[in-house]
Amino acid sequence: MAKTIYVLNGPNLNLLGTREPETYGHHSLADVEKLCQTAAAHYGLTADCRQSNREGELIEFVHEAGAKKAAGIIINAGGYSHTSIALHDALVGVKIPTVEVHISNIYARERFRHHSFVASAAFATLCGFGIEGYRLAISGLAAKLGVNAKP
Ligand code: CA2
Repeated sequence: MAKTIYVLNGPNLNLLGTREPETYGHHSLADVEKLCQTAAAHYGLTADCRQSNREGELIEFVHEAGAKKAAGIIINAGGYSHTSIALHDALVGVKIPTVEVHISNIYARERFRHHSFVASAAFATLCGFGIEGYRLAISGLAAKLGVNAKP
């Protein structure tokens, strides 16, 4: 059976494509999820995509990924990246290879976005590539897992 990776998106990312296009582009969350499913399939992986505006629900998704022994996690925790020790603890606890993604370049923005509690629970962080960052993250995760592209 295909290995599953979890793609988790946090608060407000359900609004992608509806406003702030200069920062987040014109694509919707549905576009991001489709991109992730296609990118995962390229490596014979299945992407299970979830979004929540609630910190606790995101933590439960991480626990579920752990319980189901997911092969990896791609996470854009949105604003919780900069605030949530609880999400950091959940990610550390499940010991699943994790890549953090941000659509925007958080280091070129306000200072309060420069620190991420998710970053130290992830083996890599990508930011500033727009939604292409998700594809790059899946490619990097596949390499980390030793999974090759399917012919
Ligand atoms: O750049 C990213 O991906 C962020 O994780 C997005 C978060 C922000 O708090 C982080 O600092 C960086 C915010 C997501 C808000 O998404 C919206 C998209 C369209 C319209 C409104 C909000």
